[in-house]
Amino acid sequence: MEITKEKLLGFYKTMVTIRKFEEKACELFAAGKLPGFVHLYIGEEAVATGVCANLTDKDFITSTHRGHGHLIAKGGKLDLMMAELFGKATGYCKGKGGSMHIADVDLGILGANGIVGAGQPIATGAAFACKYKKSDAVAVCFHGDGASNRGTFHESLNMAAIFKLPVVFVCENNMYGISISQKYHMNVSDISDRAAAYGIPGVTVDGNDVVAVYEAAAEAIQRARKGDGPSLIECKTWRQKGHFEGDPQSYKKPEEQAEWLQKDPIPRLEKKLLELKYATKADLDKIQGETAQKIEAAVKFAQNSPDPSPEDVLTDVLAG
Ligand SMILES: Cc1ncc(C[n+]2csc(CCOP(=O)(O)OP(=O)(O)O)c2C)c(N)n1
Repeated sequence: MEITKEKLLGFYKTMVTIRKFEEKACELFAAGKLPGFVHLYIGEEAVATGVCANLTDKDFITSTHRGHGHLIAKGGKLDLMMAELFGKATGYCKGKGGSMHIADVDLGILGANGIVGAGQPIATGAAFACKYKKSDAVAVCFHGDGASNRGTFHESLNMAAIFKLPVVFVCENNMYGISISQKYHMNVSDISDRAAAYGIPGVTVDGNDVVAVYEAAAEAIQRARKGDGPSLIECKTWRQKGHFEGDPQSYKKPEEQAEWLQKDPIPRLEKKLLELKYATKADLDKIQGETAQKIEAAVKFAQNSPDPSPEDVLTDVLAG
């Protein structure tokens, strides 16, 4: 598959936007400016970027508690996202959702979700709707290694397989579920092996190589669009930060962290862009600078936005 200069530079811009958004969220959270919890995606940018580069606004994604990267890669608006992190009335959920519950249905973003494994049945349902309406749209479910131990994963893969639904399950195997290593929480080393149990294709790719992710996702998404049913893609990657902001990460071995930092997806892509002469160092610096300005503008928008009014506390909420 030919990966053009424009495409590679597009990947770079998206990955840098995710990284800078996350670094800013980290800084703001540490300064006590963001209420609630923040789970960062730093190190995993190539997954959301490579997958979403194959999607349009009419396709759907479901996300996780670590969702900022998925939202940005699918076109989520930085100012509305940042305002939501600040709990402001201008945020995506009018400040009621916070980091873990951002959605933009017009862009096919069916929501970040604090319940592990909750996105799988939602994506399966969205794919069912696509098939029922005879549209060629697809649904992509981002989920973690931990989430692939949940019943929702197995139910969803089974149902998607028997109904040949246009859904792609993207497992972001960042090697840990909170503090528990994948080696301890499951008996298979490649999560993609689980696809065989449902009679669907399963593939493992280097999740820190945006081109490898893009190509694997292109194949699975095309297959889904053609009516050939679901696939499982496992992207092996690494969460550079703690499970949540404030996690001391004492469970991670320093040598493991050092080894994975060498495989950081952003410097890897920079190296490729420079080697191919698709960009100069100055071009990359310019992208970094412009992105930083966009993030600053989003922060300003959020900081200058009003807080939700007390009388709105019961609007847009459902009670069971
Ligand atoms: C149903 C459910 N069980 C437990 C939790 C607590 N919990 C939050 S995140 C998490 C680990 C998720 O790991 P993984 O799916 O690998 O995603 P990652 O954090 O690595 O991105 C757990 C157990 C939860 N939120 N929901």
